Amino acid sequence: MLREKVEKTLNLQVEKEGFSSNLYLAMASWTEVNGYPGSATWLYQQAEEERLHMIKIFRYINDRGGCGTVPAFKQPQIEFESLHDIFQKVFEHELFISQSINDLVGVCWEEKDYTTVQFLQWYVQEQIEEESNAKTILDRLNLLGEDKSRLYLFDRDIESFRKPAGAAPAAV
Ligand code: OFO
Repeated sequence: MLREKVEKTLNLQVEKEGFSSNLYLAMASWTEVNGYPGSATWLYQQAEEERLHMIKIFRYINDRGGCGTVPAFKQPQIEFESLHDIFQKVFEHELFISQSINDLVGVCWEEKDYTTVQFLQWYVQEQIEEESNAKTILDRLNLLGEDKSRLYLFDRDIESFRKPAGAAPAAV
């Protein structure tokens, strides 16, 4: 049975994961209509992964006797300056999510909920991979600058910058 504070904090993380999904969807749309189909595919995939992250927590809350709550999502940013702007924001957002997961683990330790600490280990590991993928892409973009033909090649090859995926989220 989840303690109230753990349940509340897990539901806050549900909101953050869902917001991440919507943010990446908005970014996917911007890249798709601005001529970056490779980046759009990458971002649509990220949006889908974040949705799975949200549902995995949601169902864990219910499995442990709590109640997963569908939040009201704030609209994400929908206009961006450039591809670089997008991936700078992806990286910053992943740092924010990593901090949020770490804070959540901290709450679970305080509440002596070691089962949820263990559940969250998957997220801790996942964030290492997601931060690293976003940083690799951002570093590459910083090297390329704004030259259009280089950005074309970057967009064509973006999938090759993704690190091999870790364990997939449990089936939902
Ligand atoms: Fe990368 O955010 Fe979900 O966990």
